[in-house]
Amino acid sequence: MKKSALQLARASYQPKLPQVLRSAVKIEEGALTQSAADQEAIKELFPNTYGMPMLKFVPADKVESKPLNVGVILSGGQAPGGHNVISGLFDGLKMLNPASRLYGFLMGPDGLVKHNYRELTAEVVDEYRNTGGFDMIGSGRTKLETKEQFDKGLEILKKLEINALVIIGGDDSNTNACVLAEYYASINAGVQVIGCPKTIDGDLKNEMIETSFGFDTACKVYAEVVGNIERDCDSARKYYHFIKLMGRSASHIALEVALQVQPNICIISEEVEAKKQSLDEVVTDIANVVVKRAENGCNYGIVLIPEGLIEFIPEIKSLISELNDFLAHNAAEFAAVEEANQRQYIIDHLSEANAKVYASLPEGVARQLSLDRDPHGNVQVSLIETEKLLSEMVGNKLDEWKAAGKYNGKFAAQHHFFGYEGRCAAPSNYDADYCYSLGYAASLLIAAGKTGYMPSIRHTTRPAEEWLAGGIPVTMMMNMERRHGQMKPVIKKALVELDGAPFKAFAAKREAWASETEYVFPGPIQYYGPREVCDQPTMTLRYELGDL
Ligand code: FBP
Repeated sequence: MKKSALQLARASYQPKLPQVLRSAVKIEEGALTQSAADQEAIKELFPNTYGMPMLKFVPADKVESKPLNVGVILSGGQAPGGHNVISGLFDGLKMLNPASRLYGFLMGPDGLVKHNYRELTAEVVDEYRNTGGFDMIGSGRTKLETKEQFDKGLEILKKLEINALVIIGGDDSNTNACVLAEYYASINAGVQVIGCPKTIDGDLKNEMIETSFGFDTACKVYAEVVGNIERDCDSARKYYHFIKLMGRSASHIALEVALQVQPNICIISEEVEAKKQSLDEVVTDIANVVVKRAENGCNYGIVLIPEGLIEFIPEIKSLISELNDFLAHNAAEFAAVEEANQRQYIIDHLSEANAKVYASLPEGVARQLSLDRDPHGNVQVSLIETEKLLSEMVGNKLDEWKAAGKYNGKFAAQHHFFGYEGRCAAPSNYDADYCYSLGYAASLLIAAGKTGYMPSIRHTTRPAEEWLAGGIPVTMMMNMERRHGQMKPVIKKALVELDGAPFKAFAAKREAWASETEYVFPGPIQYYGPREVCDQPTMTLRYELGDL
């Protein structure tokens, strides 16, 4: 396959490991752990893997291991650095014993259940070092959660004489990895399970897991393009750009990009929810900024919108929930209504409050809400074009204000949605190093016979040599949550904290960014050059670790 000049150069980049992992290590056990909440319930569900100690790698004289056979799975959405987790794991296993072997299960957890795999030899792994994407073995969203799946998986793990399985995924996949670890321990299957924190969304983090991999690179890609749009915007001075950014429920990506590019407006879903804002209030806030800027002669600007916003607006949540129920029970009758009358039909059948909200929505969005449903009959919220919804409603409000003599500017909008553009970028140096270290640490946890753990690499805003490495029990991150009507043990999702340093830093500046034009242009990810240009972690992390 033809390779670009950067690909060729990047193939020989040697990711930086923490100093402690550059020679032989042993494990030092720390304090015993507890789950994040609901300790009794979680302890009962995980009798074999609950309460295990934190682990820290410390220097040792030498390290020896029998040959290890290990399987690896990439689960869920792509995130830059996945291939480096695998190459770190591969190099760690070969360092431990050159006769060790690594197998990749294909297209996500499905590969384990359906016994689709390939051996990852040096030749395969070398092709993918420091590259973006998950194409080495593919990924998928099958959930590993039933005993039948676990038993089916065990058949192939036994056949390949696999000692340990590494599951690289987000909060759900790591929750399931932990359930699998517990199950295999309970039946003495002889297979360890290790998780690994992946997701561009940045919502899998806690005291011991500083960040999920991929967040750094994806945010840098989005910040580059948003910065470019800012410059275009400031050159033409005729458009408002409404930019939606991926990230599922959490607004970490939008917040990080905002910190990097200083837009005029960035909405944070968690704040909208905390303030119980209505859609009209969100729209009014944006329109007020447009009016203020127009008074200063600026009929242009940048508005960032997190992907999950709509779910955080209480009145929309309530509308969606009633719509889901109503359409599930009246599907046939609704389908028989002529298209032109469907909107009115819904308005006539909803409760008064929800009918009012539905009627206030622009035609296109109202249609999306009544049509696009997933196989469970729910609205596919991520498909709703929030950027268009907001700009249209802001436009309508400004028209009203103009008629009332309250506004005298011009308003023209452009729309963008950035998500897939960043998920497979070549990992930044930060992600390349962090991921390689995670994979390498995973191999050491396996050699130490650990199960139900995740590698933990910390102090990552410092130079890589100073990073700390260890392991954290996955049960430590769990609490009980209602899922599909039942209480389940799950890893607690990290949303943006309104009393956290990154949000506070943003909140302190946003008024100035709204009325002035203080855009910052981060430019493309740099892989070579001075450290402050190439190895800089996200601002979120630097604020969180007290570095800024
Ligand atoms: P993960 O949680 O699996 O890492 O997914 C990240 C993500 O990119 C979200 O930001 C986005 O909402 C979703 O995946 C899109 O899913 P899909 O790839 O199935 O379109």
